[in-house]
Amino acid sequence: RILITGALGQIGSELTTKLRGIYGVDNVIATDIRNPEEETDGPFEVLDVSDGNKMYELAKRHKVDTLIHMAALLSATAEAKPVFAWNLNMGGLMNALETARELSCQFFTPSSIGAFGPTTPKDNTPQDTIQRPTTMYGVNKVAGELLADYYFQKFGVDTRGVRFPGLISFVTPPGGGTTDYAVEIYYEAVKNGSYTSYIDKGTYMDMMYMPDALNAIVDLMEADPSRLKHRNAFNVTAMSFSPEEIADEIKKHIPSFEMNYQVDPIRQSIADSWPNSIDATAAKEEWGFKAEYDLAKMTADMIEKLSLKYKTIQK
Ligand code: VAH
Repeated sequence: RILITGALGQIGSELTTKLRGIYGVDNVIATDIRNPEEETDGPFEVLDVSDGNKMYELAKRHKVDTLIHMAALLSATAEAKPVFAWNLNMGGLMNALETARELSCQFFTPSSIGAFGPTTPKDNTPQDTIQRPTTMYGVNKVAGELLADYYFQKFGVDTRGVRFPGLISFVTPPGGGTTDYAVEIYYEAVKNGSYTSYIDKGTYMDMMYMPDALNAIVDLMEADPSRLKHRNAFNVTAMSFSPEEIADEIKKHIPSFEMNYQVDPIRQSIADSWPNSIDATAAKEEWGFKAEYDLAKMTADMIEKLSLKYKTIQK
């Protein structure tokens, strides 16, 4: 049985569906801080990850053997509320690791390219390199990577994780991230033919389409542990692009699309502190990571799916 925290979030919502398709609906317990708006097709429990006792009780009651911890505040929100972010991100993670330890669960939680900082090599960022992030989110992610490694080394908990790039999807919009511009742009392009980017031209960040992110989680969790030299912070990425490059790709489908810029200094400074592109060789070598979607293929799929969702005729 699998328990997912943050199951109503950008990754959690699609991960729940995917895991239910693989392992069976009743074997995936979705949890989040509030009830879902619409009917869900499987077991759901309200869980605030700050409540360690309730997390343990739910996991024990449902006889859970795998814990996937997705509940966290993303970079921009964390920068706006750093103390709350520390308490929720680190308190929630500690509760999840303790639950996994006490119930001998396999464990997954994501790190992020946000775990790197301005002194990290920016191009083809290595798997093992300096990590001095300058955001609260980045501090949380580095601490999280170290904590998950500690639970593996000290208590033998089978912890695994990846450093996700910006993730793009059309099912559940992200909330409070820095890379979210690359999701919003598709919605705005389809709905009203223009987008004002809060990230400046020439700002490169790693990105990946959600189907590749979900496959990466399943592939890592099912990987032969004897092959894993790394554990909780595999660099994974599919592409790296700037706002003008994604705009140009959208224009191939919506020629009249108009891109404007109104830079948000806070999220721009977060983006500037992150790598331009990271190296995913370790993930490829240790558990066969591969991404199927590049910018062209992702853009075609996003525009097709969002056009159906908003029933607009592609111009
Ligand atoms: C964010 N989407 O922008 C998240 C992610 C690498 C980016 O961590 O905060």
